[in-house]
Amino acid sequence: MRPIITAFAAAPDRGQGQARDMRVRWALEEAGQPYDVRLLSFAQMREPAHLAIQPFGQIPTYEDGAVALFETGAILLHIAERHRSLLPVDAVARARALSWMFAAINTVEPPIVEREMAELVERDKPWFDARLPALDAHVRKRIDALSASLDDAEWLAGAFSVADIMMVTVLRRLDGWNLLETCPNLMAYVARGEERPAFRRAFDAQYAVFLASGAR
Ligand code: GTB
Repeated sequence: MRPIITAFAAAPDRGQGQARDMRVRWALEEAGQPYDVRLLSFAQMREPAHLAIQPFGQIPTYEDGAVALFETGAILLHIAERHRSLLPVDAVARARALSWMFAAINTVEPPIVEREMAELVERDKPWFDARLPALDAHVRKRIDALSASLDDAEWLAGAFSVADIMMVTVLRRLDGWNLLETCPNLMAYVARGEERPAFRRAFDAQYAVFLASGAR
C-alpha cells in the first residue's frame, strides 16, 4: 500500500518549498517509496476527519495501513525505520543521528520559527525593530554552534541520514535573512542537500501543487 501524506492545497510560501510536508516528501523520495498526497484547504484541516489524525489541525500527516502519524519527527523516524538507507545500521551511530534529527526540530528550528512569527504578526508594532536583534542573536547562537559541530564534514552523522533531511529543511527557513552567510560550511551543507535528486523531486512535486493552485 502506498503511504498517503497531507499537504497544503494552497501553500502560503508561494512555492518556496518551506511547508513541512517537504521533509516528508524528501524522505520518501530518498527511500524510493512512492506515495500519494491528499491536499487540504485550511477549512479541511479543521474538520473532524483530519483532526482525528492531527489533533492540532496541521499538515503534514502520514497514513500507511493501520499507521496514522502526525509530527514530522515521528513521521521521518517511521520512514527511516522501514528504509535502511536513511539511518545508520550500527546502534551507536544510529542513536547519534537521531540526536541530530531531534536537535534540528527541538533546538535549531524553534528560534527560527519565533523570528518568522515575529515578522508575521509584529512587523508593524512599535517594538519590532528593537526586538529583532535579540531574535537574530538567538538564531545565530544555534547556527554558530551547528557550524562548529559540522566543521568540514559532509553530513551530520557520517553518511547522509534523516538527520540531514530535517536539518537542511530547517536551515532553508533562513532564506532571505542573511544569517547563514557567516557560516560558509552551513551554506555548502544546505546546497549539498538541495542538490540531491530526491530533494529536487520532492521540491518539484510540492511546486507543482503551487502552480496548480495558482491556476485555479
Ligand atoms: N510540529 C509539527 C510538525 O513538525 O509536524 C508542526 C506542523 C506545522 O507547523 N504545520 C504547519 C501548519 O499546518 C505547516 S508547515 N500550519 C497551519 C496551522 O497551524 O493552522 C509550517 C509552515 C507554514 C508556512 C510556511 N510558509 O509559508 O513559508 C512555512 C512553514
